[in-house]
Amino acid sequence: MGFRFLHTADWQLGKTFGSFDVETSQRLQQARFDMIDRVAAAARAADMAHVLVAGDVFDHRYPAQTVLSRAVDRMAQAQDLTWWLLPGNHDPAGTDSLWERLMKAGLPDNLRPLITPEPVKAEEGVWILPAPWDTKRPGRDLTETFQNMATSPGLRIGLAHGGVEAFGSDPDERQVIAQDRADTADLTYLALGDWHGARRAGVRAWYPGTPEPDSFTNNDRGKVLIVDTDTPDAPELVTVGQFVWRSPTLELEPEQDVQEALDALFPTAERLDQYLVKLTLVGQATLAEQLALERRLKMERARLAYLDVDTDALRTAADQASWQEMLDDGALADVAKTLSTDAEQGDEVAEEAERLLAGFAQG
Ligand SMILES: [Mn+2]
Repeated sequence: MGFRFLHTADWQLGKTFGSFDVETSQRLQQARFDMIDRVAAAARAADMAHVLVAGDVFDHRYPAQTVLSRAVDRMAQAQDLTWWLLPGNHDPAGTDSLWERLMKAGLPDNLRPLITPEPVKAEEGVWILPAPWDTKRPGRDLTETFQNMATSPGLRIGLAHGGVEAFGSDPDERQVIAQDRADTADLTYLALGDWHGARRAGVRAWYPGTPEPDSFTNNDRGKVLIVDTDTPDAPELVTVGQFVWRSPTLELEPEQDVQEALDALFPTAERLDQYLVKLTLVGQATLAEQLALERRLKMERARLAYLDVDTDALRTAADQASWQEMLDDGALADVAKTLSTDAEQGDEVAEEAERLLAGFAQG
């Protein structure tokens, strides 16, 4: 067994989730702080002493003091762990940065911001090589410095943030990280951040993704990586995320069992108050089925943290029985009566509408 540590990134503490209602956005914000406890628990369960956070610890360059204080308190509480914190593009280092504020206020010994690109000894024979962002747009591959970073013999663990060659979201190609950096800079492992899903990013290089999911995009979110330097290309993925974000599409056909289809989407045994669901309905359903669907979704909405239903692509299927039922004793009976009275008084539009309504009712 080699040196083992927990690799995480993209916490984005203080993210506000403004597109949700106030209660939901507050719950999501709170979940990101609670996540620190869950990361600590995952580290302890794997019997490790070091947590490496590969950038974007904070969502914003100038977070509110409450955000900074809460983050520090949560990490300080886990006294058995050392938290190595790298500035990323959301929270770059530099003059007047949040990192300066934190250090000026005084940090507990187990919190270690890595604001300069210099190797730091984590343990005897274990070096962390950081590539902190010191501006929003460095315009170069910050991991290049690893190649000239001398350390005494031992393990060299790179800690960096940004997109890599071949994929990533950085539009500035000059600052994209070389996929073979672990080879060219003689790294045991390259701990990366920026990509929000967990995935391999090159030679002995991985993204853990964000440990608390933050969008409906379906990639591997809510994980941390347990890394063993003996097997750097096969870290263990451990789930720590609290909220579940789903964006299912349900294709409907007339006369199918809609309730059964929904049972699968909203299982009874799950804690659905931690689910955010964006449901897209496509296909065809009769009016009666749509009403039943609406009633059911109203119930489910009460169980969920959030439900959005998109029915733009759902067509209404002709269904004689349900029209007749509504004409007999439903809301349409009143409409039919009014149309009929108006038509008798010579209203041509009402007469035409009455004719159409009768046509629907007769199929
Ligand atoms: Mn980033």
